[in-house]
Amino acid sequence: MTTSASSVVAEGLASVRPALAPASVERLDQVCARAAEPPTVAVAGRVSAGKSTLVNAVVGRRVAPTDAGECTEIVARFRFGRAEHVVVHGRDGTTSVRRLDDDGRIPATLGMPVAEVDHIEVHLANRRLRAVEIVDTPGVSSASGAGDRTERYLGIDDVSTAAVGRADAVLYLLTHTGRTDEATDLASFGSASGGRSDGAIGVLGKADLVAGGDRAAAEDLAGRLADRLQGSVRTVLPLWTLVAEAVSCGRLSEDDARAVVAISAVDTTTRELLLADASLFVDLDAPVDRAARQRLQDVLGHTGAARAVGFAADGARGAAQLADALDAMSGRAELDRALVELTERADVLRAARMLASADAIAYGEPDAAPLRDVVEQLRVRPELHVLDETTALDDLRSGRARLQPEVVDRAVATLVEPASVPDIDAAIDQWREVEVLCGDPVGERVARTVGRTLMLRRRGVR
Ligand SMILES: Nc1nc2c(ncn2[C@@H]2O[C@H](COP(=O)(O)OP(=O)(O)OP(=O)(O)O)[C@@H](O)[C@H]2O)c(=O)[nH]1
Ligand SMILES: [Mg+2]
Repeated sequence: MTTSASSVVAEGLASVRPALAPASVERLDQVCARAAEPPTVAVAGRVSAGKSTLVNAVVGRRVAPTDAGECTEIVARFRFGRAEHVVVHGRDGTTSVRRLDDDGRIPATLGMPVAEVDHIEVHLANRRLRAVEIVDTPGVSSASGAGDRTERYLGIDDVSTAAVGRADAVLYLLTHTGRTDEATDLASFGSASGGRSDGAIGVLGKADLVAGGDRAAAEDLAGRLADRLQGSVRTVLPLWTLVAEAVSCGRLSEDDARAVVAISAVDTTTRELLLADASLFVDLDAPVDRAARQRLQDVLGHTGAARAVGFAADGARGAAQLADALDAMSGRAELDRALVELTERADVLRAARMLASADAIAYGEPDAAPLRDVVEQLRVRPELHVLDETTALDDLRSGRARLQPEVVDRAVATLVEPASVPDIDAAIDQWREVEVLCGDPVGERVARTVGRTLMLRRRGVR
């Protein structure tokens, strides 16, 4: 396992404790308090965007309730714990422990009125949660007002709450309607995630509803949303959320697979009618059990069920083969990769915040000179260099770095894929030259960062 950036910073800061006065030590310990915990990624978005469905897909278990109506009313933090249980945190500071229900879901009642609950912690024995804590949130600006909790949690309206509970990164679920208020929300989340676009990714959920499930159309829309939200999110990924949940939670049974194959084998006219429309899919007279058709549609959505039938027509057989084909189509693997990357970034962002807080102590307390030295040494650690890289990428992509277009392209390519540079030594010399000659402070910083990326690459740490 690689050492996390925040633990490197925590260790470095701890080493200077003996040299500091008790007041500074106390403040420093507060800064380091959360370093050992995995980074937190909050799933946010408008009501019914599919947030809880996405959380289930990520956790691989249908633990968060989902519903067509407004559903999630409480901020739920999913954390690793061998003994599974739910801790209910009241707004008055009290806590109580509940069991998951018999289906392994969050229980319907929490032992106190929802209005009195601040948030819940759901402990699950799920390996993925060792590396990241996932937070399900009520829809922002919901009719019931539950979204206020999200805003509080993410620190949009209350900075002090933000300091305690806010997420290190945000996964923002966008809808195909491309609502303009989503951009406004994101601007607020941007400040919740340290004001950096690398702390947030957008997911275009319910991609099955974009142009009848047309992949190219969803990718195109995701690309346009990413352009519009540049500066707020790193990227926007299309996702068939419901299908992703069905597959990662193992919901597709052999009975379902048999029903899919049976539908693929009915006469062409009947099949086309079944696939044309969600109500026909269930209601039409056809030689496949109606309850089985209804279940398919519940589990996969109409377009997902229709796609499954298409895969069966192409020869897929059995639940495992169908699930593989659906999984590849859903965009789940891309989301997984992005989430791993986001988690790493989140850790580095947290480390950067810790350093900034330590800086404030170092320059605010008269006795804290040793801390200053440690902070400076930590800033140049390779684990934290990725932070300079993302700043440089932002500067390059936004045009803030005034460099020749060809130099910008080369810088971006090097930062994104340092391994693509054939002659590292020659490239390091070139970037040194750019740094000296470009005459633009932002450009200089970018050139220095690219050069350092290559030096770390040469040492095998990048
Ligand atoms: N067609 C389709 N429906 C989806 C998809 N993802 C979720 N849904 C449905 O959308 C509805 C809302 O899903 P939830 O996951 O409860 O949404 P949410 O964002 O958590 O909603 P709130 O908690 O109420 O804010 C449910 O009926 C889901 O089955 C999807 O990818 N495609
Ligand atoms: Mg929900």
